[in-house]
Amino acid sequence: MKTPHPVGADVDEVAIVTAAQHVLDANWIGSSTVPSRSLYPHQWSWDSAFIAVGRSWYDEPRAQLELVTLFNAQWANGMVPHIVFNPAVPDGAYFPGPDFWDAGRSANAPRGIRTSGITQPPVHAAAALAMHRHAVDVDGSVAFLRHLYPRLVAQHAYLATARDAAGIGLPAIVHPWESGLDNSPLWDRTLAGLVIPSGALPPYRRFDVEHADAEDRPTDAAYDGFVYLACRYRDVDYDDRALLAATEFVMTGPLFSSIHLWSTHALAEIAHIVGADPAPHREAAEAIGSAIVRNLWDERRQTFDPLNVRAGAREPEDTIVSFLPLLDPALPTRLVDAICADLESACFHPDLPTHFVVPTYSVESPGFDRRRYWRGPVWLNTNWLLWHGLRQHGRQDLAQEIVRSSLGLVALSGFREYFDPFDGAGRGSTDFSWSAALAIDFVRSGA
Ligand code: 9WN
Repeated sequence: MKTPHPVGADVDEVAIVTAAQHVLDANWIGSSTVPSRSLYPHQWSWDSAFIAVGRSWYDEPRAQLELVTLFNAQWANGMVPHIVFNPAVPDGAYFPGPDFWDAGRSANAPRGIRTSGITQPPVHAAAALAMHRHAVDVDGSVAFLRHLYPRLVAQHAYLATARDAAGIGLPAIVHPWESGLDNSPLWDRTLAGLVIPSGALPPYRRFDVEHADAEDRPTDAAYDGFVYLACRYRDVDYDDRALLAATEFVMTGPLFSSIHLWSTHALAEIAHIVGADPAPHREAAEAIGSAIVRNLWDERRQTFDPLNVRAGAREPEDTIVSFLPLLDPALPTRLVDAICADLESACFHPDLPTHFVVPTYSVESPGFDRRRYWRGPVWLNTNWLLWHGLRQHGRQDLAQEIVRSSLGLVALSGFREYFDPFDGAGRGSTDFSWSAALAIDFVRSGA
């Protein structure tokens, strides 16, 4: 390993947990938690999964309610929407709001609850299982899993069928926002290739740059692409039968697919706990694992890359998503070793006296940006996922370093949305819920 960073060895874990609980409680809005009171005033799908894991260490009922609320907004076709809008917040407080998404144009959208029309990485089954593993009220937790299980099955079935546009055994995403890593350089080529006809974009106003520094956020050009792609999918009424024609953006990535796989394993364990048959989930997990290697592993580059499903070609870029197949417990040792070598290289492990892991984009890449959203900064959720992946492959050394960095960052800069990998400066939103929740999980798991 390279030079260890100096911050993190002596953080006050008790103080971190107390402050983190305070953030989560301040962001609780009655039956769910907002990622941030200012920047993200609604419920977000994968945020809720991370938040529920952290909160479950001290408030199991609210943690469970978080996921129950999210799945109450699940669409009839099984899709779990990426945003569930809070009716108490005026439409103008976040763009794009419920009127833009106009989810009701799909017969699958729930009635009486307003949502976006796209999804996010399906980390929920893995989160629910993690919550169950440390539950104090075990009966309450089993009842919660019983409630959630059929909904999780429907979520997974939707991804495995409606979203497998190319029949490759992996779900495709139709928008960068579905990836969870919205502004990652992974999507630059496709966004740059978009031809947006004049008049195709509705007039819109960005609210994000009013709540966060514009230098930390996506550019206006990227935002135009995001809005255009959302319009394309919306304008076919979110009909996945026309997926390949519905939007120029149809991608299958290692992060989304590996989370899908990890949650499918969790689903098998949940099935066992609630008395259902785990076998189909185990078979599905095995098939997804093989499909990830078959479709996303590049033998020449010795790395996993996203697949542009429309173009039928992989899109290489040195980003953190390439490491997420570590979430597959059956990943062959040769591939685990290749990932760990990359993780330990100067690209993701700057050889500087002070540094924090894991940057979301190779620091040696010309497009690396130490402050802009998903183009370099460290995020606690990708760290948390990698920590799980590394531990299950026995790489405690790297896993521990991730924990030290993560807790060092929040000790230094508070529960910011993301962090500069060199000096640890906080970026994006303040009092960001998943940073607080996952810090609790790192500490309480005895990491
Ligand atoms: C768009 C809420 C969400 C996260 C995403 C993150 C960011 C939204 C935005 O915030 O996305 O969904 O407005 O930029 O990229 O991962 O779920 O925290």
